[in-house]
Amino acid sequence: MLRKRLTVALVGGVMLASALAGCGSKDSGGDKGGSGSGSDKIVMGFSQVGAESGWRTANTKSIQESAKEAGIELKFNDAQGKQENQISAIRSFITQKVDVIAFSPVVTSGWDAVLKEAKDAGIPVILTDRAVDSTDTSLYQSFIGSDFVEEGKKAGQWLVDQYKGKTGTVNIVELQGTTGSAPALDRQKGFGDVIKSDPNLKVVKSQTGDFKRADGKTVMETFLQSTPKIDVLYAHNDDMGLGAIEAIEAAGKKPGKDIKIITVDAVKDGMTALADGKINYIVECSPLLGPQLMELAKAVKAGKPVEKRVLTKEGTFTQEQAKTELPNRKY
Ligand code: GZL
Repeated sequence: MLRKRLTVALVGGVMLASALAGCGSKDSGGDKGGSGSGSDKIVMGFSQVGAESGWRTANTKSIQESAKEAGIELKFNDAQGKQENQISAIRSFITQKVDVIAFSPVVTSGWDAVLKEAKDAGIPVILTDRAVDSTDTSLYQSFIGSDFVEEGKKAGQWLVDQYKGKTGTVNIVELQGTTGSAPALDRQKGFGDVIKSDPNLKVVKSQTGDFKRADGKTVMETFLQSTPKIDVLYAHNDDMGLGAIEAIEAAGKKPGKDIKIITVDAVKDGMTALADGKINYIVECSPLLGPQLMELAKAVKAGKPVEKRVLTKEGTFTQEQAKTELPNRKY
């Protein structure tokens, strides 16, 4: 399947003009600028998950560069993978009276209280990259990011197609992303739902590698020691897959041949391993969310209705496609 161009498909959602009124109006006092400066410049507080992977590095770059291009003042915080740091950062942004808060929630739950504080302060919130499990969707104006269940399904479907018509049990080991994060939960769900169609495909081991290369390597070492026959590795991101490749080669096996490998992201290092035959298939997950985030922030600040869900569409890559695509990769 040809790689689909990355496009932002605005998925139908609820128009949110009325929700802005529900935020308690920060502008009721005629206050123009977020920092109370009275200027028209938008001030955005952004809480980033951390710097755990190549994807995250590219995502941070996209946010920072896009803010500059959009003339938006960015207050950026790196939470180092800790939810408590993100909650503190959001509270600090509220105190600073920023115009808009955006963040990528490291895990799905535990956000309602701080999001309510932002709403009561009249500061709109935009979710990027990862979702929250809040049932009160008035707590945020929009969520821009990938469909992680769909990414897991694409990974599973490739595997089902590879083994169609073959006999014998296929032992799969899985490196999960950060425990409790939307991409880890959803990529596991999508993959599992699809491979159910072939009873020979069995996930025999599944453990978190926290989206980190080093952790992917150490967990794969334990899989290799405890599992006599591993046919396939499904890693929730390239970085863990690349760490696992080091462990597989140290064990004297050929990644991509003795053990087929499927990963998600399609960052340059992953695409290089794919082109070199060490990974067999990559499902793309774009980190380039900055431009759309800044457009959303401007619309929200102007009180314009925005889509509740902005979906980034992505493609997939085989080894052959990686060879031609690699020179075009921006990250
Ligand atoms: C997905 C993003 C994930 C990436 C990982 O949108 O949240 O986090 O797949 C990153 O590489 O660490």
